[in-house]
Amino acid sequence: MKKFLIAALAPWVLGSAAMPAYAADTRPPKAEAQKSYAARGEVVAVDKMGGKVTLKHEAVAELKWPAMTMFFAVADKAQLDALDVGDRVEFQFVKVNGRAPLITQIKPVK
Ligand SMILES: [Cu+2]
Repeated sequence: MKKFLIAALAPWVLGSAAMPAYAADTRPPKAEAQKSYAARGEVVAVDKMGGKVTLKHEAVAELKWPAMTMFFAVADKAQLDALDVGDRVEFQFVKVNGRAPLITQIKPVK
């Protein structure tokens, strides 16, 4: 339902951006905007106030990302309460244009 809503609104938002060309643009909006990716990693730092977590993540083949250490924003800050530095975690995230990827789900793997 959420995907549908975004798909339905995106052309309208773009069309209102003072660019007449968009009004006639019937191409579907980018589906990968809300595509979710799964990965594993290790917690390097947790920023509960800022709603961020730094992870040393494994390679994400689907995105051709090599293994690296980077930070992610977390949609639900409460999920950070269950994390400690050094925990192995499984997480899912979506890419956000121009911003840190957003984790939609993260949990320790025991
Ligand atoms: Cu990375």
